[in-house]
Amino acid sequence: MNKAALYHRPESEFAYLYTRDTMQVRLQAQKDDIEKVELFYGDPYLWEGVEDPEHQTWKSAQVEMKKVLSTNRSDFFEAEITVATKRVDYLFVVTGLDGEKVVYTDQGLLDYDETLITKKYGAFRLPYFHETDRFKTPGWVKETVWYQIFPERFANGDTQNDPEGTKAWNALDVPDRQDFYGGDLQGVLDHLDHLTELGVNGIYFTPIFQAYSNHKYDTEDYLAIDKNFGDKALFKHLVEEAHARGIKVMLDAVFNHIGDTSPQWQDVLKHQEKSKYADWFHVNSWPATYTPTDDFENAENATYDTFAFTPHMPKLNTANPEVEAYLLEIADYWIREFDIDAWRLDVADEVDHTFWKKFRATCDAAKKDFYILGEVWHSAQPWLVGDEFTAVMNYAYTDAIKDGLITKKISLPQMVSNINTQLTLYRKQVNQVMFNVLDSHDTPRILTVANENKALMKLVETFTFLQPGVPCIYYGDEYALTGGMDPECRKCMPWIKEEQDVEMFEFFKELIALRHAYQEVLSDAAVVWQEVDGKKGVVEIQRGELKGCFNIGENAVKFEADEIIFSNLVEDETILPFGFVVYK
Ligand code: ARE
Ligand code: CA
Repeated sequence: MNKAALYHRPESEFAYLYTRDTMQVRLQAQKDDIEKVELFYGDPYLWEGVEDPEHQTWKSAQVEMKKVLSTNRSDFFEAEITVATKRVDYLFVVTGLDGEKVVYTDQGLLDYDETLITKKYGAFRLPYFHETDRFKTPGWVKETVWYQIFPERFANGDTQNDPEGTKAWNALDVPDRQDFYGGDLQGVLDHLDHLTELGVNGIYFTPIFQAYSNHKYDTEDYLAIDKNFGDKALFKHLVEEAHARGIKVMLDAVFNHIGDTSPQWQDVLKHQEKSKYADWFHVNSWPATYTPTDDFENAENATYDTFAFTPHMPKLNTANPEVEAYLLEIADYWIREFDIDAWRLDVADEVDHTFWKKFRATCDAAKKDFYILGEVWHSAQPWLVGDEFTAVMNYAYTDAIKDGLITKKISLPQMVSNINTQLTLYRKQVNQVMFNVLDSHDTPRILTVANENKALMKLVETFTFLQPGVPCIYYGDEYALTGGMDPECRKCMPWIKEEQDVEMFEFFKELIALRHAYQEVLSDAAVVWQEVDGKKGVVEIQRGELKGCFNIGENAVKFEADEIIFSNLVEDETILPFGFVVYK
């Protein structure tokens, strides 16, 4: 047995409270190396037997752990336990396929000896099940199918607020970086029924506060709705109308940096180090300046920190108490005054943890069951301990799906390994509310990634919708919009009937309905890779009573369970029309 591969860590995604009184325990081991893992657990203070402590034995229960997830190097065993007195000592007895038997404890590995159990030698400990410390997620998030709106391009509902040089609305246009098409909040309000018909029940808005650009990530005034999008009264009405339809609203908090047209940065440019905002930024040497290049987004040798190399986005010093107070007031304001349900945090991984912990406390004080979604493109354990974010935009997870099923950058076994690796990074309740995106305003559209193969897009969407985590549809994907890297992925939404792919719309409608119907079961998934006869890979997904398989070798998707069969059968490379049949 490869003893060095055994790994466990208490009070982490390896041992944590899942519900008020059940604890999830995980053990990592080398793949295909272990015969069985037994978990012995019990109250640290409960002994039994004769009076003489010397001869007492620890009163423990035991359970055989189940292998639930595998990557290409590790197997993960899990068990769910509970202890009436809400405190637990535990240790693992691991038997290798080679028959070797060891006891894995808080103080390391020992050769098996029964007294190690009866005397609970060096047991791991979860000292007390504190509900207040438990990682909690808002109940409503699991039931949400999100829809991402880039307001400038969703719908132009009011031409009175169109900016100078607004172009005619045209879904066939490939927009340029500086283009304006006049999209606004009135346009969203006018099309809420489109969202209701689709079946989505959460909107993620990219920024809507006053800013210079068409994307608004260069904030000028965090406390004003952009004048080309509308005003506060309209936004308040929009939230009320969304809520009336059971649709939650998430805004985009751009706190890593501010726009260079903001009064704070303008004051720095004017008064330099004399400015009262000098310490609101990371100016490395004065004067705060940069050398322009022919690329508006990229400057050379800026003397101050920015987002990427964009001189128009000076980085905020969130460790400055004044900046902290300013931003926390903004976070609170939009919750208390407009009743939003969630914040998406832009460039979340580049802002300090101290600030995010206060941000989380501010949001929790302002509204119960608030969802905090960090934009983190890589592993995000440091932000997902329970006192910062609720979840992250799960690009790492859905990239695995795209790369396994579409771009073929990775093999199918690798895809499943990558998917499962992601699932083992976090607590189960976090996996259930991770934000699964196949595309967004920052990536090429999924149909373009799939070389306009609509059936393949549907396969990938289906696979994604059947995973744990909440799916998000990027506006226009329901009408089969195409588009490469930004700004090409930000075309105008097609509102002319002839430009709308109604068949794709119907597909998404059905897929969303499937997701809502099976959300309970789908939240608790594990993707198990099974090689069959080497020819074609079957990715088998087991979920409670829903058991299905992806026969990827022929690109077929077939789920069978007592209630549902849905298949996307293929001949050769063409994939038959997507559809599924529900059996009573
Ligand atoms: C412009 C250009 C882009 C260029 C970018 C950086 O259009 O092609 O990549 O500059 O030089 C907003 C606008 C963008 C604009 C940007 C700067 O929407 O159009 O991009 O401002 O003016 C990384 C960050 C991630 C960030 C992306 C863009 O980790 O936080 O880059 N995403 C957020 C928003 C963006 C927004 C900003 C940040 C700035 O969602 O819309 O951009 O507020 C890999 C890496 C990721 C990287 C990702 C995308 O996967 O792992 O770290 O994300 O690629 O590039
Ligand atoms: Ca407009």
